[in-house]
Amino acid sequence: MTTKIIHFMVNGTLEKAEFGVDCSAADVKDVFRAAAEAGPHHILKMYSMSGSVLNISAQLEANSEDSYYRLEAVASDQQGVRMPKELDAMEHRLLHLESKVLDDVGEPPEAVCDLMSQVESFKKKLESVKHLSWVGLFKEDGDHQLSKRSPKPSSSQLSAHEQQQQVRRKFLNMSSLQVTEEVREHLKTPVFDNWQWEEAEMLVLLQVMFTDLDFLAAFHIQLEVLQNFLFQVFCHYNNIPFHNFRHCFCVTQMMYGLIWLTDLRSKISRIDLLIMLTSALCHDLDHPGYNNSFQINAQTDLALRYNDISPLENHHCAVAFGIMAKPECNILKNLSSDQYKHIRGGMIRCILATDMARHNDILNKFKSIVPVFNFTNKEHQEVLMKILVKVSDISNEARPMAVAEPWLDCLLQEFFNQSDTEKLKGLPVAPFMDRDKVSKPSSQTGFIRFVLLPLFTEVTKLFPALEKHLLEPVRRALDFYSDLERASKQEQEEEEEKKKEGRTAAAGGGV
Ligand code: 0WF
Ligand code: ZN
Repeated sequence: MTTKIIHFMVNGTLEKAEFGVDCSAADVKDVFRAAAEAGPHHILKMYSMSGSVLNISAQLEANSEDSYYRLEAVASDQQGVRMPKELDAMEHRLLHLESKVLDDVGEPPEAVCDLMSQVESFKKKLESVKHLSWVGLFKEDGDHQLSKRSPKPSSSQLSAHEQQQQVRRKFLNMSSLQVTEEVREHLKTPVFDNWQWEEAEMLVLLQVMFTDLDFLAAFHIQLEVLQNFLFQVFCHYNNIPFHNFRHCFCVTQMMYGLIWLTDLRSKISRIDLLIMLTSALCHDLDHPGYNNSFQINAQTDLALRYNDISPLENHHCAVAFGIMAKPECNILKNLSSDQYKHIRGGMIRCILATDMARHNDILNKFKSIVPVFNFTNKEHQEVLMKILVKVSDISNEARPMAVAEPWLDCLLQEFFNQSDTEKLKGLPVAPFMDRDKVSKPSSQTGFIRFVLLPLFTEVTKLFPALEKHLLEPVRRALDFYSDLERASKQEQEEEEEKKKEGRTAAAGGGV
């Protein structure tokens, strides 16, 4: 047999397609894309009779008219993704603008350089993301490994590298003296708005956190080494929707806020504060945007390397110590070997504790010690450190709504990217990541009720001052999302009722 026939239902019509045995995956996809009249913003999904998602490839099995597949073109949720044409036009206009400015002024202003590098890095991103291949820019063997870590970037990597160097230059040029007392104080509170700060500024603010906690003097950290370290941390976060450098900044800033709000400096040693702040900073290093379940189910290199045991968190931690392996970035290099061992052990514990699979174990342990908590007890201290890093990690909802809500959009975007890939690969999909099943209110009400409130309630027992900074805002967020959930349920019920009434009227009219 030299051809195979696929029967499929698309837009309510039963169609069939015939493929030669030697056709490529791209041919198959093209045929189905045309049949579904799919635009560039659509993702194709093929389902079997039993509802399983099928991989649209040359290996798609032939079927009969009675066992036809179902083809759907789903609108992608990739906000901000532009079409190559638009991207090209934008790039063209910028080049034109650049050459005009060059003629008039002699050198392009910084704003134009920034725009150029943003367009270039966005293009790179499109080239590197396989599941956005339908945009038409994906390069199978493209050099999409981030240039960040390669010592000699090739010319096509240069712009990403250049972009980072621009951040580095800005960071170093901005003296910490420029940070006003007002900002320094604001930085100590959960109402701090991360969205107002660009990357270089966030690096300056991280430097302020280290200096204002007196870490430089206490641990003999040279300013230049701290700056190199912070810059490398920045470089080792990926450009993904949620688990990016901005998330790292927010978690570290929340940890910093908690240290001040709980007056932790008077309760635990400075070396343990350094462990918590540095763990927060490093806790998601090189996150690929796909969670542990994905790593394990897809049998990725990380899952293989770490035997399915918290592959991501083990990796984040290994990357952190990899950065510090370079003397010029090693903020711990002037410590004694005992101090180094203590910090390494502490950071490993705190970073591994951010794996949500360990959440209940850690919270239950904490609950059991809260009534008898003793700040001089080593075991109690260690659990508290893990808990505070965990709180910092998942506490977006304790922030003002205007700060928290965009984070939820970013997280859902990352979840949807993962579930789309899982569907394409035929891997299990968690319902809370499925764009067809979740809404913002449904995601948050459960998470706040069953994860945030129990955690924050325990922490507040130990630190009553946190009631107004953590518990109260999170209760308000729960009310907000519960109201939205109720309203949307009511709307759905009313729609159903209307449909029912319509059907009854139609049936009555027919008699
Ligand atoms: C979208 C929701 C969620 N909401 C958050 O505010 C938040 C902060 N961090 N995270 C969050 N997840 C996660 C990022 C990686 C680990 C933690 N998720 C949680 C999920 C949908 O729904 C639930 C609900 C209850 C229990 C477990 C998951
Ligand atoms: Zn995180």
